[in-house]
Amino acid sequence: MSSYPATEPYRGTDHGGFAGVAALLLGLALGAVVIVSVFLVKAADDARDDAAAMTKQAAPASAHDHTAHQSLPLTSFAGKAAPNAEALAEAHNAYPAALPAVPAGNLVHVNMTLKDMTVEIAPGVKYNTWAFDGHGAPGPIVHVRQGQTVEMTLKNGGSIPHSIDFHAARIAPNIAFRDVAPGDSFIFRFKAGDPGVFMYHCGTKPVLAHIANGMYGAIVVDPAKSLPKADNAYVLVASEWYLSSDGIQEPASLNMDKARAMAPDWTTFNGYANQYVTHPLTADPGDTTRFYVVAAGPTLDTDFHVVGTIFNRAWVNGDMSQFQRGVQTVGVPAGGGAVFDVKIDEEGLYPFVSHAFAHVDLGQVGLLKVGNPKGHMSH
Ligand SMILES: [Cu+2]
Repeated sequence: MSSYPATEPYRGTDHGGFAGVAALLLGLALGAVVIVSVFLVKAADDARDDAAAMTKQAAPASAHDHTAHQSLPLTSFAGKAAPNAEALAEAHNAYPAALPAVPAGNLVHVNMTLKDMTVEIAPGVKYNTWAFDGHGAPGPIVHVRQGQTVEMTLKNGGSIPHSIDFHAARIAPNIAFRDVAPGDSFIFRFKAGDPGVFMYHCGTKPVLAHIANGMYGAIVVDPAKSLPKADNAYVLVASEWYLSSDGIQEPASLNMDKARAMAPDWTTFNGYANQYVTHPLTADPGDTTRFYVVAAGPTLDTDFHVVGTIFNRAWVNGDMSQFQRGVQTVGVPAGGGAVFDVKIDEEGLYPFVSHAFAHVDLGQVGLLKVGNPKGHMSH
């Protein structure tokens, strides 16, 4: 006895025998015909669409559009600087790397306005960024203590939608990191629950272009239980620039092909090639100096190393629960951060670099000047 309807073939095989099996096969066959027909119609549609698209593309490409499918090798403007580069480097206002103080109170208001602005990224080399009003790239350093709440007000003063993604936040990104239209502003809050040094960046698609155009920065979250005392604390944001021209006569813009090929023209700490060679960071002999390093990318890592010393403490990957001792070089992945202490007793000029040395050649190098040493670095 069955309470199921007789039209359900698989339920009736016990009793229905041949009729049930035949109905099942017929059903399957019909189904297959329908599926094949749908597929054929879809395939025909796709073929028509493809043909239309190819016709559309063919016309402009053959007429005058030579840049649409630029092929490698790409022209490199690596290292090209203005003729008076030395004077311009001297005149440049170095990005203030010193870690600012933590604001008082449980709620920290952070305001950022995004703006299309032309900045200098190397001596005499100008670039059209989508960056931060009053800062360029990187954006302002945010410094809070674990447990504080950050209230972020993002104003979009640019010409296209942007957003902000804080790696220090545990929050639904589809809401907090949503696109903000030009002229609009958006406020969201998150609790800084995890200590470390984190990247923030625009997360609007294509993210590669938005980060490459300067939309990134660092947020330092102090652990609730204080770190060992440091005498100086500096924040370094490593990044790459991909240029459409040398940027000397007129500002360069993003070359997306170079960005995809990971072939930067310049790489920098805090947005400007070699700025801390000309304007060194400082320490006194015997000081413990702390570096908070973020690799903003958009794509390349930074292998952080300080020439002439060894890290007394390295909070690798920004894991503030433990540190390594006596480490020479630590990789900071694109999108990651780490914290380093060096205690240097002897007066001198101590270069800090990415020890992936192409970066040094492209501008990702600076000096820690300990005391008042005589002479200059040879490199
Ligand atoms: Cu953006």
